[in-house]
Amino acid sequence: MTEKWWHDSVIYQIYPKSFNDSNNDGIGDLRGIIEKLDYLNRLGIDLIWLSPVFSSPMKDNGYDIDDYYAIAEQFGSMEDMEELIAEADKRGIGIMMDLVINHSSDQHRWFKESRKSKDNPKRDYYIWKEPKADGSPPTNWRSIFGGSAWTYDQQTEQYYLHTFAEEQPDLNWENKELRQELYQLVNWWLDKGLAGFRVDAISYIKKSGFKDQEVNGPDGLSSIFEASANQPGILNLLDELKAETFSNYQIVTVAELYTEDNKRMQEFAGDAGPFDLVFDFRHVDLDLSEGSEWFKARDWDLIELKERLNEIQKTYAGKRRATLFWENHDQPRSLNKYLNETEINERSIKMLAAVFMLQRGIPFIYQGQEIGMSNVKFENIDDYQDLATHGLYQEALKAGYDKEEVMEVVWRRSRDNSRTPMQWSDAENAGFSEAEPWLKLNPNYQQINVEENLKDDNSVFYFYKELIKLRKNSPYQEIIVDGKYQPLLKSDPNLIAYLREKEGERLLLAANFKNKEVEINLDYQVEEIILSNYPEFDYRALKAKRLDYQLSPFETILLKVK
Ligand code: ISL
Ligand code: CA
Repeated sequence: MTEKWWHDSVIYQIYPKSFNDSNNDGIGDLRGIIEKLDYLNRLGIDLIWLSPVFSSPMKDNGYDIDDYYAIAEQFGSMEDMEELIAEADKRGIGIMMDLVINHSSDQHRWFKESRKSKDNPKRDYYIWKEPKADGSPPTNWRSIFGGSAWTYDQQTEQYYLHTFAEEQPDLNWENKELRQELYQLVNWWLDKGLAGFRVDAISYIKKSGFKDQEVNGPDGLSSIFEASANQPGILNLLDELKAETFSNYQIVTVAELYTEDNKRMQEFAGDAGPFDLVFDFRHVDLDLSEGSEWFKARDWDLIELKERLNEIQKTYAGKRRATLFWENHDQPRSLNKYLNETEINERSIKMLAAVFMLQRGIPFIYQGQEIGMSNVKFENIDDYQDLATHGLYQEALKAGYDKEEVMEVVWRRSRDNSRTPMQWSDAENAGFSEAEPWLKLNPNYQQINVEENLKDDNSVFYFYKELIKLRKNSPYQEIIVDGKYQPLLKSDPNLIAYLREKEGERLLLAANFKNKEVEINLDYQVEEIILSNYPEFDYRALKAKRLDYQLSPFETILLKVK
């Protein structure tokens, strides 16, 4: 039916440190993942996107790699990794790794060499510049985690560039030898039988100008985004990457790409672009303010959320495919973002699940999302482990926010919200580990956990399973995977509705986003009720010439219509 083996795939993201701890040191690991493959198989997913497990000093939980050819000790060994690939394969599950090649760790041997002297053969693997005349950094760029994007190195009296933390120096993609080293490691991993890669922070590999930009914050700096994201010429580098690596394998690639430019997105994704898929963040970042206001929550409403979702569908229509997701390891939990705290319940959680899973594209489920895990509120900033959270905390204090206000920001946006250990049961440490976990648990694990979900036929878990089954193994799979997407009720402030259509067959998704009854009136004849989050309800009333119906709070239905 579809051209590519992965077109109907459902992908599950694992953040290894927080998934399952097999040796009780408080840190999740590869053997822990192997132990849970049957669970994932039961859910019905096809692919696992594994956040980085390469050797790393773990300043950014593995997004700082010091050896691309080794596994981080705390996660296990190369044998464990090979076993994970093999055991997953036995269950029909492929493994995608996380390719972090915009930067390395400052502990990588390349960087250790590079910083030794200006004429070191590896000097040019990274980006070094002279200070300004007054000794200050070469430009006023702000790193993404806060503070200057330049760090001064005594040894050679120059600054090196880091888009992220200072322990994550940017690799210099202008250097041909470096690029060859990168391609070599990519191919080395692909030869191990990976199903693909998620490619980290790839928008930043091309820098240009090295000039001061307009200041956009109280710190007197300018976001590095303008200066080094998606710069002209980046496509040449990415096309080369693809030609030298990805294109020689039957794999799927998905790039993390920050841009608001539809054209750019289209250039990056699809057969002609360097990647099969890209993550588009418009819908998940709609609560973020830009520039100097970035601490403030941005107001949004359902109409805007729909606009953004519809834009995304439009951008990747036809030959391309969208990535469908509400969550990942950098985002807070979706329930807390899209629902009011008092409105989070089994029905509203299922509503969110259906809305994204039934769009056209490749769904990504982030660990714990399938059981309804939610944000945490640690009272003490020291209970947060994420370096970006601490960066944000410091910046916000400097900008004049008081501690209480800053904690509100942290509770709403900290990346640790989604990194609390996976809640397997109500046992001690949520069944994640027998030791104290590296990051505190969400105390709600007593109620919200895998074991409870598996016991209850009406749980969030089984709803996700049902949604996956509809895509994988049902009479509607072709429409859901491939059918055209047509938004309905665009200006309705309460409802999300869309049509999916293929070869004259049509499905209609209608979801009540509000905690009240809402009327839906549409000129479609209902032929069948395929899915609902009110399973006990009597739907006979729906089988009429028109869809005139009162949706209960958060009620969500998938219908076959004429
Ligand atoms: O650029 C951004 C917003 O404009 C950032 O959100 C940025 O692209 C994002 O933080 C990149 O994230 C990825 O790379 C980081 C790592 O900490 C994240 O976990 C990873 O997803 C550095 O490797
Ligand atoms: Ca462990």
